[in-house]
Amino acid sequence: MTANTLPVADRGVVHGACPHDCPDTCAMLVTVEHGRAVRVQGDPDHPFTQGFLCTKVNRYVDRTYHIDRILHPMRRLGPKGSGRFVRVTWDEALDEISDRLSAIARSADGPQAILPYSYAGTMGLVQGSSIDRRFFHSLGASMLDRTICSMAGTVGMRMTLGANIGADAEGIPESDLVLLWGTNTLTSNPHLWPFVLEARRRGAPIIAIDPLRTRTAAQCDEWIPIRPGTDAALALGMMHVLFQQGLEDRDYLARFTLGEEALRTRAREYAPERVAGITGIPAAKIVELGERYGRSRAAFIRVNYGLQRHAGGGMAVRTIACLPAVTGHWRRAGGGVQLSTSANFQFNKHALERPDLSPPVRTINMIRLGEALTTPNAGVGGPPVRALVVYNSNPAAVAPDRNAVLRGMSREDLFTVVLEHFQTDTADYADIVLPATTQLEHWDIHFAYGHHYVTLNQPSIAPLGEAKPNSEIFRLLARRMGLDARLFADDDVMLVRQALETNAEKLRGVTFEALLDRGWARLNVPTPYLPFAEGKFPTPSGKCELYSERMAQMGLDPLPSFTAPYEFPENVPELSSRYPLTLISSPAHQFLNTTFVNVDALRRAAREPECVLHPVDAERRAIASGARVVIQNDRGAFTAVARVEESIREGVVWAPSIWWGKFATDGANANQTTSQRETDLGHGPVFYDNLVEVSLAD
Ligand SMILES: Nc1nc2c(c(=O)[nH]1)N[C@H]1C(S)=C(S)[C@@H](COP(=O)(O)OP(=O)(O)OC[C@H]3O[C@@H](n4cnc5c(=O)[nH]c(N)nc54)[C@H](O)[C@@H]3O)O[C@H]1N2
Ligand SMILES: Nc1nc2c(c(=O)[nH]1)N[C@H]1C(S)=C(S)[C@@H](COP(=O)(O)OP(=O)(O)OC[C@H]3O[C@@H](n4cnc5c(=O)[nH]c(N)nc54)[C@H](O)[C@@H]3O)O[C@H]1N2
Ligand code: SF4
Ligand SMILES: [Mo]
Repeated sequence: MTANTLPVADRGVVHGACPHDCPDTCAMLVTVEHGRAVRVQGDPDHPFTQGFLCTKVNRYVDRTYHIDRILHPMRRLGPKGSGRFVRVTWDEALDEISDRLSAIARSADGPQAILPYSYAGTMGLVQGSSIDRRFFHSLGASMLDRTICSMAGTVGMRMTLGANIGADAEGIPESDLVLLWGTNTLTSNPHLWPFVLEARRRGAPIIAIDPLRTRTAAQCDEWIPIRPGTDAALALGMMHVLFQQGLEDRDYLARFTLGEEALRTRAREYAPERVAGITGIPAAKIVELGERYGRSRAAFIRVNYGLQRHAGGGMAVRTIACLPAVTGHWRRAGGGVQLSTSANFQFNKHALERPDLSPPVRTINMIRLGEALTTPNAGVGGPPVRALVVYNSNPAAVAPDRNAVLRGMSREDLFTVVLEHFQTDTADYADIVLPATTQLEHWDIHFAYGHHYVTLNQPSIAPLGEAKPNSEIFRLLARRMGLDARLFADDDVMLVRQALETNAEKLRGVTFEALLDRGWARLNVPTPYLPFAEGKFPTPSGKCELYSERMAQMGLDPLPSFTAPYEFPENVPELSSRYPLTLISSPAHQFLNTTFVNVDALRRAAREPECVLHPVDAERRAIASGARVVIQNDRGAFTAVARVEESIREGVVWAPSIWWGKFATDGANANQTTSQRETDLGHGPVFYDNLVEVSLAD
């Protein structure tokens, strides 16, 4: 059994897909010479990729052949966290893992003491959610709730629109107003930008709503510096203006929405003066924004996931998602809201993952890993977590409340396996590290969350060293552990085909052969796709649910409302007297979460861990640009170099992320200060709902 059933070419150009957790899911062309990848570039024929890759993935070849690539299995020598390992053979590594996991499964604690931990190091279905899932389901391991990024907003969308789908970015050129709302487009969604520029060329103003004047906001026509976590109030303030001035689309509201009257009543409570007090945006500006939105024909609102990393993140996304139904902008190309397009990709996940194989087991929320590893019943009942198998993720750096996570990962009685490309912070805590292939070395199939194309990734080079695809590693482990062989017989190409075996209308015509030929294929939807032009919301009522009965049943406010952050200064006077600043630790331009931090050229461009402060906040603390500062709260602390700039709201500080502990002088990163609390919907993280104090390091 091999992972690759078609040969890898010695030279030529191979169609691939960028594997990273990014809405753009670029179609990549990989140039191979003498069996070695020499260049990656964006596919010029792909309507969204448009021939370019980002600053990070342009370095994908450097990353693949990086001198630090893990090329063979290793067993830990020193204490956990020390990063000292010795080479072992695949047989030794697999035997040890199989023995340890089998012993735990047979013990009184049972298989639920085993916890898989994975996220989106690759977004590919084959290497991210296929054989691995079959393996853990067959074992009866604990389930992992993969909430770390998008669940608050996803559930907010489901409650309102029925699914996490939205307006088509390819309609943006026809838009007459673009709101980049809590998203740093040039950094985290760069292929949207050409569409935005085309809209601007045709006359549409571009407005950024963000506490930071990001590199994106700096390029916009206007920057509205909102207080973190208050977006729902702003959206309600806009609705107040819309209804008051008669700018709503009565026909759309009557035919395609549920709860118009209740929403009108609710919006009345959010007069601009009140909203100004909450959001820190002047009342006149709120009125102006509401009017501009209401007077435009097809405003495009791009929200992304940064916005929902606060206590009320789900409600914030839901509230914003109501706006285009109030104005009827869904009717026209370029109008509507987009958080994601992912729910359009109705692959046959059941066939890939086989959830039916799992007995009833507990589920552990990935953002509570610290708690799960340090409390006897993992915080949710059942046995302690005794084994952790990590792949496609770097929890020792990305999970909130890093001190708790590292305390848990340091447990000598915890057996940890890490499948990785590099010796990450997480790999330092492994008992066994296994070498995984990169995207150039394996097959995969990709959905997207920022556009409507399926992308196939064909391997362009043979695996480096002794690296193996995740899928193959789990096949080998399954065989070692005596799991049902029939479940693990499918090779990677068969898995790609299985993903496409579905009657889903939107995947009609998207075949393996078509993908093989061109590398990508558009879903069976028009260009641009107007999902709600005629209503047809996939909610229980078939309408856009301004009023949500399901939320009422969950004990939540059924109407859009403002939910204050946990650490909203005026609600927590004692805490905010000690920690008056809100820390946003959103992505650095050069990194992708923690991926690429170890690529020298990119890390040099990011310089070092930094903390951006407003001049007023800096002056109060006698902090000058270049000073070394400590950012701290009761959860923990990290150091950074101060950068004093007007490009941020007063009261907010920014630490571009996510650094590896081992590349920081103090071994710490921003997640030392973040909490394991959950959002209102979807049990998501609240990374940016985080009060800190910044002081000079001595
Ligand atoms: N270069 C790069 N690209 C990436 C990533 C990366 O790490 N690096 N990560 C990828 C991943 S996993 C994801 S999920 C996406 C995330 O992409 P985005 O959703 O764009 O995420 P963030 O950069 O976290 O946040 C975007 C902006 O939201 C702002 N923000 C924070 N809180 C609030 C708020 O309460 N209200 C408003 N209005 N704005 C707020 C932040 O200041 C930030 O500028 O990007 C993907 N793309
Ligand atoms: N403070 C703060 N924390 C955050 C965020 C933030 O904005 N601020 N953002 C959050 C968000 S949005 C997200 S999505 C998470 C991201 O968290 P993660 O999904 O953990 O993302 P990465 O840090 O990129 O780590 C992915 C790892 O997977 C590995 N990998 C890639 N491909 C493969 C493969 O094929 N096989 C194997 N075995 N490994 C592979 C990479 O080498 C990398 O080390 O972080 C969250 N944490
Ligand atoms: S990280 Fe995003 S922008 Fe960069 S190549 Fe990948 S999909 Fe494209
Ligand atoms: Mo994410």
